[in-house]
Amino acid sequence: MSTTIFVQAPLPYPENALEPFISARTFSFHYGRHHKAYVDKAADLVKCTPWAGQPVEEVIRQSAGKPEFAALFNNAAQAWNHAFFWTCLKPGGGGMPSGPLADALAKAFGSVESFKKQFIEAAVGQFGSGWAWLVADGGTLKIEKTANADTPLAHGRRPLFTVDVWEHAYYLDYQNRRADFVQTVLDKLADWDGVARRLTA
Ligand code: MN3
Repeated sequence: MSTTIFVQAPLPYPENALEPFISARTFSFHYGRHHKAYVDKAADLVKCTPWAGQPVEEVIRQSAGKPEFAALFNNAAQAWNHAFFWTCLKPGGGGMPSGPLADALAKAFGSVESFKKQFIEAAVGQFGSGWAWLVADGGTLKIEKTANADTPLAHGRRPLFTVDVWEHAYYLDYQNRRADFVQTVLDKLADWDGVARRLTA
C-alpha cells in the first residue's frame, strides 16, 4: 500500500480570522477550492511516479525542469506554496519586524522600510500569476518573484516568507489593486515571528 503525504493541512486560523484584510469569502475559495484542488491533483499524479510516498519538497525538487512531469510539478509546488503562505499570516500580525530579523533585513536591503518597498515592487512587477518571496540563499537574504507555480524550493533557496499574487488571492477583496493587497499583508498580517524562527532554524 502506498501512502501519500499530499494532504491539505487545516488552516492555522478560522477562515474569518484575518478580516477585514482578507475575507472569509476569499478563504472559502482560495483555501477551500484552489488550494484543495492543487493538493488533490498532486496526490493523484504522484501515484504513477517514482516519488509516490516521498515528501512534497522532494517531489518538487525531483520533478522540477522535467517537461514530462510539468503537471505534477505545478500541482505539487502550488500545494506547498499555499500551505506555506497560510503560515506566513496571522491575526494581529504585520507591523515592523524587530530583533535579529530586523537587523538582517536592514543589512540586506538598507532598512526594514526599504525591504517592504522592494518586496512590494517585486510583487507588483511579477507579470501575471505568481509569488513574491523573501528567501535565504546561503547566508544572504534576497527578494524574489516566481511565475505561476514556480517556487524557490526548486532552485536551492530557502523560503522565509511569501505572498501569493495570483489574482484569486486578492480579487474579491481588492479587485485589481495588487499593491494594496501586498502592502496590507506586510502591515497587518505578516507573521514576522515565524519568519524570524525560520531565519534562525
Ligand atoms: Mn493562490
